[in-house]
Amino acid sequence: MSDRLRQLICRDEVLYIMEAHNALSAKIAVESGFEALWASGLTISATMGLRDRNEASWTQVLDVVEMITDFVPQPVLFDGDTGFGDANNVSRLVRKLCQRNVQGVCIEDKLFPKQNSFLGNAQPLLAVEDFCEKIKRGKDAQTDDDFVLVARVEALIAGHGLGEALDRAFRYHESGADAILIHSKKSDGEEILQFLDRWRNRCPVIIVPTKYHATPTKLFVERDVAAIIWANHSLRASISAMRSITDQICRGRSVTEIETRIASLEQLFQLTNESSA
Ligand code: SPV
Ligand code: MG
Repeated sequence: MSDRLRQLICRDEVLYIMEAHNALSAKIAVESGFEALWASGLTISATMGLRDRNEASWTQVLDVVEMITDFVPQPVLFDGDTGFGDANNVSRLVRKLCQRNVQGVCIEDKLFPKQNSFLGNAQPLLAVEDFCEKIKRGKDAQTDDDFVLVARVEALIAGHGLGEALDRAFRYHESGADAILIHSKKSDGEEILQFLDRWRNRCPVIIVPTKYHATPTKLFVERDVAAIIWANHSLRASISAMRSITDQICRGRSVTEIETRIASLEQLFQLTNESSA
């Protein structure tokens, strides 16, 4: 029996969450020891050959997530982008997620259709009141008492600074968000550390150290961060591995050389429970 997402995020010990973009990557992450999964908008879209800007419909993404929750018992935090529309859409999304056994959603305070936070282009933010309404409607819609709604603050990404990020986080927390995700595209982690120092653990905070990966994890743990998401590393690892192997097979016109470098068929069968009835 796995712990519920709410318990994992609210416990004293930090929770490490790995990205999953399909059922297989979820199983591999779980076998590595991850207790929870991030259903990443970026990586799920990428596996469809689509950009991270709501080109995949929300029901297409939900179908992928359902394959994950059917396959592994560990809880999934769903990347709900901006909620795929207005507060009404967030309400419907949360109801559907609860029906499909997804234990949490993260919604971000940008405009629909969103664009990936690392693209370096303008990232307009939604008015605070409108985002608070999304949070309230999302919380009202949950049919699982433990469902976790994470409010993602994009003020630092949009270049508005720490004051705006903290103001927004306060308002989102007041509106009923269970946790705050504070995001940054800077490589030194400094603004995240400052945010954590000033936030003083008013409610759980989740971070995504993709760009500031060189900042020691210990600095975030010391500041009582609730969860750390490694948001795209499983897909990026598979891209490198696939490219290296397919390049070599194409050049050598043979698979003999690479046979020992790739997963065996037995390993594949084990992952899909082939030997079960
Ligand atoms: C995702 O994984 O889709 C995220 C994280 O939202 S980021 O790509 O950093 O925006
Ligand atoms: Mg995303």
